[in-house]
Amino acid sequence: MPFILHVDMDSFFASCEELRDPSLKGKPVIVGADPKEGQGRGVVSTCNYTARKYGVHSAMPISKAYRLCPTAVFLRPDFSLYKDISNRAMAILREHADRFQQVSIDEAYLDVSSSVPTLKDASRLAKTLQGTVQEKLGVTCSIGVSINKLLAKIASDYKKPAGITVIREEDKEGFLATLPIRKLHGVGPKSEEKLKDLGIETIGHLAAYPVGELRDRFGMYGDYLYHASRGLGSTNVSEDDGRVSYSKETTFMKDEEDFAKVMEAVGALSAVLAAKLRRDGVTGRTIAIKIRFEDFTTLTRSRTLLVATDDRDVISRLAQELCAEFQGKKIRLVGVSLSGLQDVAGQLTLPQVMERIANYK
Ligand code: TTP
Ligand code: MG
Repeated sequence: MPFILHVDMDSFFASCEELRDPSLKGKPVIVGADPKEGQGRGVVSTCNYTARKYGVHSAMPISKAYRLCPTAVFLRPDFSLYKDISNRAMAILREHADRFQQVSIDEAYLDVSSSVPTLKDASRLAKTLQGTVQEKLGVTCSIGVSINKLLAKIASDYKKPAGITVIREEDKEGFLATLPIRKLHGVGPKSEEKLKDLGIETIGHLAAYPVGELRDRFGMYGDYLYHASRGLGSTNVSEDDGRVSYSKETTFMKDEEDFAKVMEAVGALSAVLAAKLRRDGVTGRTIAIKIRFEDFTTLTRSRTLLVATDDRDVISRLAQELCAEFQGKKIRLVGVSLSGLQDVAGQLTLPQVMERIANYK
C-alpha cells in the first residue's frame, strides 16, 4: 500500500511577509493588488488567518477586501521572496521522500512508501517534517497523509493552519461523504454549478449518482468524478526534477536544402520526444521549433494547444506546420520542444483539463 503525503504551506505569501517583518504578526495581512482606499482594481492573492476572520480570501476583489477589513496591512506581492522560501521548504521536504513532486509554489507530494511501514508511521513522519520546516524556516504547513494523491490533497486542506490529517483506506468513503463537491480536485465553480443543478451537493451525493448519467453528461470528466468520489486516485508521485521542457534537436551533416528531409527530421525528433514524454508520464501544451540557418541565425516558433498532449502525430504535425515558413532556406539545425508540462497520471492537472473540456461543450 502506497503512503502519500501532500504538504501545503499555510497562507503562504502572507506567512513569508510575516517572516520578513515579524511586527506584522497578529495583524490582518492581505497580499495582492493596491487597494487604493477602496478604489483599487485587481484581487487578493492571499491573506493571513487573522484577515480570514473578516471574510477576506484569495481571488476576492481587493476593493471588497478593503471594505471588509480596512485596517489590514495591504502588501504587493514579492515573488522573489516567496520563491526563495519555497525553494528552501521544498529542499527540506525532498530530503524525506522516496519520490517527490512539487506541484505549485507552496505544495508538493511525497511518496514515503519505502521509508515507513504503516500509515501511522507516515503520519509521524509528517509531524516531524512539519516541525522541521517550522523550526528551520519559521513558516507552518499542513499535511495530508493517505494512500493516494487525491485523498492526501483533500486531507491537507481539511485542518489548516498547521494541521495533520490522516485518511485511512477503510475510512475514505465515509470521510468524503459529507464534504462539499468543491473539495474534490478538478471541481471548479462551473462544474460545481452544473452538479448542483443535478442535486449533487456533497461528494457522497456524487458517489451515489449513476455513473452512466455522469458519463453521458460530462464524458471523460464524468468518469473522473465517479472515481474521485470513491476516493480512488493516482499514486504516481512523478519526480519532476524541476524540468520545464523536453527538447530534441539535430544538426545536419551538411546544410540541408531539401525541405522534405527537414520535415522528415522534424517527424523523427517528434517521435523521440513523444516516447520520452510517455515514459515520464508527462504531457505538454506548448510545442516549439528551433531552426538554425547556414549563417547561424537561429529562430524559434511556438504554438500553445488548448489541451496538453504526448501524441507523436499531433506534435509532429504542429512542428512541421511551424517550420513551413522556412521552406527554401538552407537549414543547419532543427529542434522540437514541448513545454507547459503537466503530469498525466496525477489527479492534479488531468481533471483540470477535463473540466476545461467539459466546460467548452
Ligand atoms: P494556496 O495554498 O491556495 O493558499 P495559501 O497558502 O495562501 O493559504 P492556505 O493556508 O489555505 O493554503 O495558494 C498558495 C499561494 O498562491 C498563496 O499564498 C498566494 C497564491 N495564490 C494567488 O496568488 N491567488 C489565488 O487565487 C490563490 C488561491 C493563491
Ligand atoms: Mg497554501
